[in-house]
Amino acid sequence: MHDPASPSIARPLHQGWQLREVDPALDAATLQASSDGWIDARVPGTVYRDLQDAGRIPDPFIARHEADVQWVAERDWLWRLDFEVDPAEVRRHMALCFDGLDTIAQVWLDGRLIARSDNMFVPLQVTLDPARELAPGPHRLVIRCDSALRHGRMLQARHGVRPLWNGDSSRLYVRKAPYHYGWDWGPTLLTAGPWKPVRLQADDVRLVSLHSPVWLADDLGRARVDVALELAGMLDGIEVEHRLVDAQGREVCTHRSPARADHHAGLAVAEPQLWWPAGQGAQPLYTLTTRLLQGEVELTRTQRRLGLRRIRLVQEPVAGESGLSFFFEVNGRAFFCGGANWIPDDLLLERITPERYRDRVQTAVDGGHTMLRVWGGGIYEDDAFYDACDELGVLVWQDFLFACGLYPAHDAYLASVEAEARAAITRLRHRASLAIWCGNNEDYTLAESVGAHGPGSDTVRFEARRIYEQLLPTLCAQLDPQRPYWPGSPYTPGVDGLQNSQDKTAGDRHSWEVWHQLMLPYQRYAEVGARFVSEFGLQSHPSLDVLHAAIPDESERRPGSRTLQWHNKASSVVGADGHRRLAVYLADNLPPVTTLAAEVQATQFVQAEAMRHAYEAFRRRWQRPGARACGGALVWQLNDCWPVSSWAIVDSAGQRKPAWHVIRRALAPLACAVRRDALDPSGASAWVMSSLDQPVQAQARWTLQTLTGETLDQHEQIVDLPANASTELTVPARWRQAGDAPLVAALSLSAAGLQARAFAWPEPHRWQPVEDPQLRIETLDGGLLRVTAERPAKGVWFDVAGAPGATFADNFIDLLAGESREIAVQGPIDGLRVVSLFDLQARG
Ligand code: BMA
Repeated sequence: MHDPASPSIARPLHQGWQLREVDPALDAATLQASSDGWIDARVPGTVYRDLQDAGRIPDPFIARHEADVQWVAERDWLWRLDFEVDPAEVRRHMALCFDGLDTIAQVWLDGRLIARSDNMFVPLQVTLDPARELAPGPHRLVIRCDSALRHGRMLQARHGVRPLWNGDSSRLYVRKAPYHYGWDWGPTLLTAGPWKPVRLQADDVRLVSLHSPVWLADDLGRARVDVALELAGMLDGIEVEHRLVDAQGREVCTHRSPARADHHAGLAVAEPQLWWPAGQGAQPLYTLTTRLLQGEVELTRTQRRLGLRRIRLVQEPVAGESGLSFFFEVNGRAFFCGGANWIPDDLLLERITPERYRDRVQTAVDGGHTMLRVWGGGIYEDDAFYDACDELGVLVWQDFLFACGLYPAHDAYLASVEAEARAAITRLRHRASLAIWCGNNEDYTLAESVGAHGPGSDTVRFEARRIYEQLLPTLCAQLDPQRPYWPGSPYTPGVDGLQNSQDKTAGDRHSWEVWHQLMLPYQRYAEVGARFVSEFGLQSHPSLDVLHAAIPDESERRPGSRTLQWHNKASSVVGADGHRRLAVYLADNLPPVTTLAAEVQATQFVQAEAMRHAYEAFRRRWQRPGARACGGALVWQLNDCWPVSSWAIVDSAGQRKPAWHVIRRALAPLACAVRRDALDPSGASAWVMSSLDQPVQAQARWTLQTLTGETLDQHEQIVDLPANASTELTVPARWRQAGDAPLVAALSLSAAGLQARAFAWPEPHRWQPVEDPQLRIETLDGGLLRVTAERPAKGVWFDVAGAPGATFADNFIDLLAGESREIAVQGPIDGLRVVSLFDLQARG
């Protein structure tokens, strides 16, 4: 009879680490035993933060210091920890666990090499002999991370240079976050180090893996959680207990049975509380607690939260059009999927707290987003990100980590990718929020651009199709069969080799004709719609506060300065071109500006207007059942990872830009749009977008005013709005007759207790100076501001200098002459600033 099992131990090894640069002249043993050159190190952490804390490098986010720290990426680095194993910690199975080593790593224990790793996303568990290798007493753990840059270049020299966009081409050979190599919105900081937890793991009985797919009856009236465990160790006398409780903490089901290596249990849920995306219902999460017990002694436990829902990707014919739809359905309910692309929220990932993740996801939900696409050039995100998405109802489009490259596919590489994908799928597959797996970001588009994909192409060079069309779908089908897999973004299904990722009639599309490619005026976004627009965007500066913090030299705080340009990483074949493209969109729409404050306002104004045109045009094509011509729109990008001019709608300080408010309005349950501009080919038109479950009758008010505020026409009308559809309205004849006269046309709607408003102004704005709207701002009780306009006001923007915390329930609003709006505001409003288009024209 063997000794009774003892409870498992998972002890973090995070205190007492030191870091030094590798001296290539010293052998490993001498180096590891050396006494000089060491600085304190954070674990989890990365080299830049430790060097910064030690005053060895400046903050790479400030000024142009990024250029001063590039030497770090060329060097190799060593982490060292002395720790003790307590006799009470000894178990039959002992291991050192490294959840993430960035990236080309070797690990030594007591001077002996115990592990190598070359994939930042593959957790490492090193099993060690409790008696010989991890016996009670002192031990020395050393991690060496070699320069990923040099390593990648070595592989590139062996296998050849491959085409890509963004970053050093050697990045294609290294399984490291691609954006670390620099991107068109991010600095080049090739981090290195134990970026995820390190721990001592001791078990007598081990819970190796847990899978808990949810089955839902067709009528959604019954559910079952099918738990599958893999156990290891001495299982005699051991029992497994599963306990499922609902979101209110009520016990739903408990199941206890003798432990077996291959364990299964079905946990029935009689009346399932369904999980819904934000805005469509609640997000009840059930908690599954699994424990290994010996008698009543708990040896180990694991806990996760599950949402009961069915997600479907619907590709069906679209009435009157060729191709197939591309939209999501949750629990049998189809919906227009408005949202954004998510990039890693920092370069130094260990700085991102669970609170910050939640705040960013909350900002997405408050902005009407139902989906975030975790983009393929970043990381498989932290659990805190998915926790927030599960809790707040944000669906996740999860890319595998390939972006903008013609990736290799030799055997060693495929093996590493397989281990990485297995780790990611098994970690994330229980997530309620996870809607779809996607093979890569823009690799088909890049392959097309170099003639390696598409009609008449030499597809031999596009070996990575083995990854996107064989390896990953096979793994997803095996490990997570309930969830859709999409080979890439963008990707269009079709005859093999003839696909064209720019197709508008099927699959998803990145509509970059505005900003990139043709630099189309944003007023023509309707021309580049598609079945699901998974990327599009326009740049703007971050808030003035963010720029001032990043540009300490006051003489550089001006439009066109070198440091301002340094914080715009957009580039193309001509090199840095973000400032050039920004200038084009400013020149197209607004009068010239001379101050940095005005340029911030102007770029954010143009970005907001662009997003209005985009979302209104894309959601208009949601249309009705059987004719779902556009199923969603995900703006590039939600967030920033450092202080930068980029496509983000929320800057690196978390400050919401005008575009965030415009998108919130365009994705609201009730929204409307009007067009009256000669530039917009649809001429005078108006439409309403409703995601309400029921048809409603809306009260519509049409108003036509001069820029001086004279009302030329105003009338009311009742309009019938079908449920969950977009509806074309007939614009008043008076509007058509006005042609392109410089008038303000407005439509306001109210239905089901909701309000929606839409305006059309003479465009481009630079052609038609607006009057001073003579805004009157009153501070009312209860955190309310009232703003009244004497004359029509365009793009009224409230913000509070130095207080990114102040949030306005609505912002970047338009007002008719004589109109008042009351805006709820949270946070301090001392130093409130209110500007509008007039200020740009008058004081630009
Ligand atoms: C697309 C994205 C990103 C890029 C963005 C803006 O290519 O996939 O790679 O940052 O456009 O250029």
